[in-house]
Amino acid sequence: MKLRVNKASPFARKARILIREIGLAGRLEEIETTVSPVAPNEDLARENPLIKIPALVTDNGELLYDSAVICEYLDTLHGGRKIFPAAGPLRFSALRRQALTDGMLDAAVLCRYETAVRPEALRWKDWIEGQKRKVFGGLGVLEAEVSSWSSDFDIGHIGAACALGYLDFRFADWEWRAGHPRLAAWYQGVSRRPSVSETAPS
Ligand SMILES: N[C@@H](CCC(=O)N[C@@H](CS)C(=O)NCC(=O)O)C(=O)O
Repeated sequence: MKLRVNKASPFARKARILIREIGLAGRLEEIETTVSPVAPNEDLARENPLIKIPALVTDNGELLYDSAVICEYLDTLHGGRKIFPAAGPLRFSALRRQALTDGMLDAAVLCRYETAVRPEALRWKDWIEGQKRKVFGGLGVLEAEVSSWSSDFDIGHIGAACALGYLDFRFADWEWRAGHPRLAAWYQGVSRRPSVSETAPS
């Protein structure tokens, strides 16, 4: 299998963490891939028409995207503890948390493109503030529920670790820890997991 990633991408990091959690690292090759919304990568476009990472080519040659689908597929390939709970309330709270943290990341990545890619004269402060509001809305929900999280590390928790890591990486000046002490403590703990520390963004 071939997984297109890059070390700065929080969405690719979801898959990279999961792969390490389930012991699948030996079965796939991580291919460092450059992406930009204004300079389409044609190799990647042949594997994912949305031209985004992560993108997976399976052993059968099937093309899979996006991160949620790739992660769920990879989780079917091993017999150990599942990262996607099989059924019931645990499954839906994990999936809901994955949706929340993916949405936070979508908003944060758009802010990143707005400040790093869009020419300064075309930037729109209100639009950035609108995206930032979504990120902080998500942080508020995570802070309110983190005390009730189990010690299992499911796909929702992986999403949360990737979102918080991305905020530290690209938006340290947003100071997300202020007002979110329980989430900050949780993140400090999960950052010690090898899967998380080995995939820290760079
Ligand atoms: N919904 C997608 C989002 C993936 C995504 O936005 N990836 C970014 C890198 S972090 C990307 O490839 N951006 C390139 C672009 O927007 O053209 C997923 O969950 O995989």
